[in-house]
Amino acid sequence: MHRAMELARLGFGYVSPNPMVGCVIVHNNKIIGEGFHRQFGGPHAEVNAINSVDDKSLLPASQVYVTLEPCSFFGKTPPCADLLVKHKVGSVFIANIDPNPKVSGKGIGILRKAGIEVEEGILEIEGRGLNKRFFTSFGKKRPYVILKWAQTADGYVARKNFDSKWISNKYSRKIVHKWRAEEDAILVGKNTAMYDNPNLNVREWAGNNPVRIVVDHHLRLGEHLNLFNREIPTICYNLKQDRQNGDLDFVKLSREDFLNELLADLHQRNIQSVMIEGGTVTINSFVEKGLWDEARVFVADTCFGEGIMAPRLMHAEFEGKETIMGDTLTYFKRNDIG
Ligand code: AOF
Ligand code: ZN
Repeated sequence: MHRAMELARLGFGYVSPNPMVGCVIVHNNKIIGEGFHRQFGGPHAEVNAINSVDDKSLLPASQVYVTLEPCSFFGKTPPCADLLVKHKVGSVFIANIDPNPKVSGKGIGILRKAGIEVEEGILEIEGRGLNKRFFTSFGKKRPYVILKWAQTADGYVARKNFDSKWISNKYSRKIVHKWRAEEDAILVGKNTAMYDNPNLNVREWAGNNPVRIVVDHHLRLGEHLNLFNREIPTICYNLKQDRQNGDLDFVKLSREDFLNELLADLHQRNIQSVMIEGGTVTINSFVEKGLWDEARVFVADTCFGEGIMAPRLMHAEFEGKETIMGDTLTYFKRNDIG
């Protein structure tokens, strides 16, 4: 199952809104087939694993290890549970039950009805971690929210004039581009859009561009900004108007429930994760509503002395720390009890 998880992860950044899934087929304690879900719309892990087995006559005496319950419905691809039944595999070991209501136990039902022995819950916690975006989407009906910022050692994210250049080093910035390619969407507030004029694309890493999102309550941002260049689908959430303009979407939300409505709208669009890249006001607004799951904070060794204060987390639990050529990167997760 560890190997199946390792394979699943190879699909990271390419399969959303589908989950990452890996599959390993074992005969007489030897791996005879492996596969993973490589691409949204493409074959599932089980199909690729079965196809990789040279001698299919070994399958009835083989064990299948798959990180997610085999599917039971015709989506973009036919049901994997039927495929495993057709090949009369010996037994199936599963990490997680598929939270998708179209499956959710029905895949296991098909296998058991065909007389195949099934055991689920193997490395269940690891599997939930692997697909935390997918599980959050089905469980909370909102995308998985990652907060990210870089601050100076004395706690500032920008100078008084909003200049935020050169806080984290170039290696840290490269990691941020890798992270962008891993998420479905990336969000900034009005001030960050205005003062930094970011492109919010993936330049320093190979991968897909996330959908760009900007919060601009009163539509104060000028359309000359890089965010509005229409090179990437972009959504501007505001209090004023609904307007669709090619790949640029303006969506009006209510003042009272702005962030919940924003996340509900992203959920409707099948967006399973969003990285909030600033600034402080925007990040703090998500923190105050408890609408975040994970935070990644770079602390550089420089000091500004004064400036715009960094965001403040609440109910945060330390998860880990690493050093990136002088920058310290700390990971937190939201403590759900809080
Ligand atoms: C599996 N194995 O490798 C994956 C599964 O539209 P489709 O046909 O690609 O189906 C997508 C759904 O199938 C997805 O929402 C999830 O419930 C399940 N994903 N199932 O047996 C896989 N990726
Ligand atoms: Zn499937």
